[in-house]
Amino acid sequence: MLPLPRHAVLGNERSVVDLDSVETSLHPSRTDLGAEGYELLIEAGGTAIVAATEHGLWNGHCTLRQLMAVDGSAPHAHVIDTPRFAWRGAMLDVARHFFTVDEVKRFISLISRYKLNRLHLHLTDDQGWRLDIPGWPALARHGGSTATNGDPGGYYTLDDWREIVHHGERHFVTVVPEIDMPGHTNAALASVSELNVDGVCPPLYTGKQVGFSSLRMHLPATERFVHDVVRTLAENTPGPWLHIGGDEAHSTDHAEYVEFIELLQREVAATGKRMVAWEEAGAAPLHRDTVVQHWLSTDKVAAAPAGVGVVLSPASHTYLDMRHDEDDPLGRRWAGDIDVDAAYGWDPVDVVPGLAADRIVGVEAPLWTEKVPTFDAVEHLCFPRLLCLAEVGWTPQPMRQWDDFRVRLQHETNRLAMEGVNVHRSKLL
Ligand code: IFG
Repeated sequence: MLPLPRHAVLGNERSVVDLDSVETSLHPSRTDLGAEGYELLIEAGGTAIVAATEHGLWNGHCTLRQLMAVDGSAPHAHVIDTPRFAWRGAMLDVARHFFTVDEVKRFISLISRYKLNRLHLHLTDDQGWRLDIPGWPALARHGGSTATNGDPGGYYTLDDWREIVHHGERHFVTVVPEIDMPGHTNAALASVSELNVDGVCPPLYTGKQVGFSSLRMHLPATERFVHDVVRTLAENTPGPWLHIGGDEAHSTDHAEYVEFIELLQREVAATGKRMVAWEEAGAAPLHRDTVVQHWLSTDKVAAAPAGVGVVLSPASHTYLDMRHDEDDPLGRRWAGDIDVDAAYGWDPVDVVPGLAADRIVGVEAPLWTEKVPTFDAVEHLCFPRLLCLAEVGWTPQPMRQWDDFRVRLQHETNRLAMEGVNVHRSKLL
């Protein structure tokens, strides 16, 4: 079983499980199980799953499916399980390279098997704008027309977007859309002349540099643009969070950056959603229900205002665009090689010195796609390393042992390979 349940007793007896006759029952009174926990019982007389929520029942089914062998049998078992952290996510960068609705839905289906419950979609960047915004047609049609290296572009219509988020809902994966601002905005600047100081659109960008683009606070069109973009996202996203980026705004002066984050904070709050931003946004005053995402600088995230929650994505353990090892033909190197041991071997409470454990809302592994042109490459870089992240986010630290996890990871990697997933075969497994 992966992630490892908090409490599991497996018997030697086995019984065939008929998935259509599993007895599932919702008991809101089982507050011990919380929002996602479950109790699973497999006996000769039948199988039962109890939870306080539908999400808990889903998680119980995920565990049951993992216990079942190809002949449909499963060991007699008693499992009581709840997650360590609430936010257990993956990020897919669909801006540097575009991935279709079906590919995103496949990604959601795969990550949900391991009880990951957030999909952060990085929708816009210098190389691409991937979501149609009514009233600003050029953003997606022009800004989404290409990709890194001049590879094929693409974008999601609002119907596509709804298809993605509803697939997420059916798999208990909350989709968190990101429109990266004020930096990482060349695709928008190349599409809307009024967003540029000189009123002239720069060319579309297909390179791999970062930090050279910025929206401008004081241009008349900027506030209307931000308002329309945030509102479109909010109206079409059932989840409670909107990610507004905020990273690497190297071409935005500090005062203007802070002003911009405050504008975004106001616009997101006005929609009733909660704001998520990369750690740099901690330089600005933030509402207490905002979440900042750590990726590189522990100082920046430690500086975030008191009460603000933190999602941990330490690049050295979670940046899935890094290669596994020196023989890996795919992947970057700037954050170091990340094989399955490094993806697994970290405790979230150790990442940011001085950060109170109760401010950690969870963990997330981003896949940036400057060098990831195909979904096969996505699978190679994400599986099985995302399964390591899943256990970091779910299983209590005292129960985590590499030697035990390694065996379970090997088993799951083989299962994914048998199902046609382009898994990476780590030398460590
Ligand atoms: N950092 C940039 C990403 C991407 C990444 C590649 C963040 C928050 C380097 N920002 O990580 O856009 O270029 O590894």
